[in-house]
Amino acid sequence: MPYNAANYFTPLVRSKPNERLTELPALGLDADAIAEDFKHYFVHALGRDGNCKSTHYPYKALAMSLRNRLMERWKRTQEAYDEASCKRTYYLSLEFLMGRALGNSMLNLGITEPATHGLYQLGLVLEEIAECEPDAGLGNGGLGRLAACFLDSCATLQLPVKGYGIRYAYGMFRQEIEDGYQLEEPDHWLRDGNPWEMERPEYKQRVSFGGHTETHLDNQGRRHSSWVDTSDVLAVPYDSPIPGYRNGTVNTLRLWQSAATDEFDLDEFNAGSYTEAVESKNHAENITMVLYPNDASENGKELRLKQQYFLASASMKDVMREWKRLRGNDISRFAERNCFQLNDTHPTIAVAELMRLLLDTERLDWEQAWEITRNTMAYTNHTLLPEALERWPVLLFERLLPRLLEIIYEINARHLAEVAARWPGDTNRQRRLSIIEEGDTPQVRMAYLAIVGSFSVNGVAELHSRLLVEGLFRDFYELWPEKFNNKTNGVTQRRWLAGCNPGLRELISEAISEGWISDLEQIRQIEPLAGDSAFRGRWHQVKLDNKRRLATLVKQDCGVLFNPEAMFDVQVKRIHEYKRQLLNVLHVIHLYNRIKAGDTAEWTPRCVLIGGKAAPGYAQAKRIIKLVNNVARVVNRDPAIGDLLKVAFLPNYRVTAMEIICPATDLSEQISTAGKEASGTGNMKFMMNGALTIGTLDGANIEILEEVGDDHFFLFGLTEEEVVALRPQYDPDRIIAEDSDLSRVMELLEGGHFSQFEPGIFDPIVAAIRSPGDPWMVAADFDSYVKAQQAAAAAYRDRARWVSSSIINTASSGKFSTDRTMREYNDDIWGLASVPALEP
Ligand code: 26Q
Repeated sequence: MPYNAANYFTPLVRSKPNERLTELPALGLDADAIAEDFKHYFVHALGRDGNCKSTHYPYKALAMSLRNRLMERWKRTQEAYDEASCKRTYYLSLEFLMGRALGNSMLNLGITEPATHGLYQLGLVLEEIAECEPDAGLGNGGLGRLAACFLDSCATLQLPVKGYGIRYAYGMFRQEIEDGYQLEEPDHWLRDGNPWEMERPEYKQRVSFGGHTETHLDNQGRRHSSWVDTSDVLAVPYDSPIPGYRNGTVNTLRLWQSAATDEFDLDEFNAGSYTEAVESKNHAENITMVLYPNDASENGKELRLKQQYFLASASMKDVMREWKRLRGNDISRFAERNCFQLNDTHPTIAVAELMRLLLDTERLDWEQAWEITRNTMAYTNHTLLPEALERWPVLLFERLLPRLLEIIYEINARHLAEVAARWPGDTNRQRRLSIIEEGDTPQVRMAYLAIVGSFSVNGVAELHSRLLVEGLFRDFYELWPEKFNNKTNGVTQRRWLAGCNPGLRELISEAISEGWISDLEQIRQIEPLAGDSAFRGRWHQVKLDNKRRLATLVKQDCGVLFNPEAMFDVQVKRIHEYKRQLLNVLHVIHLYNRIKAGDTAEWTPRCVLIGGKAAPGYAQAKRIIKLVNNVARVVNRDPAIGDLLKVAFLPNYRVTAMEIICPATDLSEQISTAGKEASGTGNMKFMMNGALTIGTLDGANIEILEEVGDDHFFLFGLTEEEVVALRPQYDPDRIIAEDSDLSRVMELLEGGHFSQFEPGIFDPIVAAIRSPGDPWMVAADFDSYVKAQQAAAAAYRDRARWVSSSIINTASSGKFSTDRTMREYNDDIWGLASVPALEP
């Protein structure tokens, strides 16, 4: 265990903070000061010398030097929040996909250049050192990365927002490809320690499971419940600093780790059951062992529900403790000063947990507790897929969280009474609106609990928010129209342009100065430069350099040679049928057919890159990965194809890979079946970095198209309404028969051309495409997709036109900053004041 002062100090009992203990001179931000500090850590703290060959220790020493500089700002930010006595928001999320922290800390502290120089003077190369840092991969994909971008923007806007999550010992699995198949390897990201986090054992909380409930009357004759005979675990917080962009603010991400209570084993221990005692310790520690690697809910897994309650309970109690520290025991005005934003339904049990604390611990009556809870919670939905809506069996709840189930029943009874009063006799409506789904195995519908228990419900793009109130949540919309709103997603331009694309950052800043880094709307100012051929030349050169860098990675990780002059056509995201990587592959096979048939007049050489992880239990998604790899092998080995077409599957797609990929992409593939992708955020990263999008009218693509204009976007495919209308008479066999290109593609697939020594492995893929019930309607959009791809290829051959479109895409990306998204959350939902950190 790393040394941690907090473990060894007993708390000092004082009437006021001891300032003599904590007043320190500010640390310098120049190259010399950083280099001095670096040496101090390298030699004195880590005990290394000039013979040290590994880059790990230099990384650690640099991280420690930066951490000190963050620490003083962190303390002043928290003091400013306390002094302002301001309202705060807590972002509750089972996932925070942070990636690396080093480059981002330097960028936001404004010391990238001095740190680079300081290390250079010591004979060290920053880029090499930075490569040592493992990704903090505590998330699956979009939802987890969105949480990370939100934190960056809140710190930059100086909003008092704290992230609460879980410190998984194992994050998202590492993906290896063997013989074309995905293998999952554990991601032990904490093995070499984590210099960015601070353990805070003094703020540990106790979380209960199991047991049963009892009711009793108090001396005023009021009925109370208590939850007894529980098995408890400890939640130990680890804090990481979240620096704002050059503004002195440092916010907090607090991640909880589970641990056994001290008395965990006493009974069994004393009874001589040593191993059983240690086993129960194991059970406690298992809760935060591993991130569930599926991005659509895995229903009914007990440990997952435990994770959710563990996060919710520890966080609620933590906020209560802070309330009492700052404001004493009167909890009645709690809602005026606190807001919880629920990142999807995963932390929704927080609704019932807050009720439990207010009722059973604070002894409020139901009406008052409910008023507070309902004015405190806000829920964000991230999916329309019905299979991804969380439901938990009532029986599991009863065993694991009996008191919470009682509370949910009571919430539901009162909710249904309200429905009955509004629509007397409409029992069907009551059944539809019930938080409890009746049936053979009754279930708790978490989304309904979230809606009933919150004052705000939002979707993540305009289309998605509209479809929510027209479909999935229609009945609730009729009941409470004022709760529903849209907050279109974004990404932080600090990491996703300034940090990952230094070439473009310099070019843009030289033209319009650096204001865009904290105000992305300013990037519109580069639009006129699309008409400036010298500027276009430099823009093209930056893209080319970035493509060389990506080509090196592809060579290294896939053994495939990408020519940087070719069009880089990229689809990276989780592998899922609705995202239609399969449609992309069908197009690749079609291009292969054209080359083999000699149909190559006016050809645009193309390098197709596909990457992403499949949930370990999602067989069809894994088969699609295998298909991509098999098609790549056939195409890349065929001398007749040469440089006209290359295909690669990039293993282990993650935040750090995207930082190399998006600056190098020409064409961004956003090709989900309309109505299925809630928003997408990769689409925004690509656009910001000057890629053109080929995409459907889905999620935020629609808003991207609106911003950039249809001259600079390759639109194809059915609309959401057309998808719905076509469904009853969808006939893929006919579509295939009537499309000679698609027929030839299917012939190769069905004839085993890509599975020569593995007969039949792609049969389920063929069957899915040919099924009239294909939910993703791959065949329906094929022809339109091929035509859009042709338009893209033609556009790429006209370099002036392409580069100009590329510039216009970046120039039009202002809306897609999470700074804008966070302003909207704050204006419409949170109502926080911006609070600057105290002056040094
Ligand atoms: C739930 C229960 C049990 C196990 C796993 C899960 C689970 C985990 C992760 C369910 C869903 C997720 C992740 C969903 C997700 O990433 N959704 C994406 O969110 C992005 C940010 O809003 C959107 O841009 C994407 O469109 C959406 O797919």
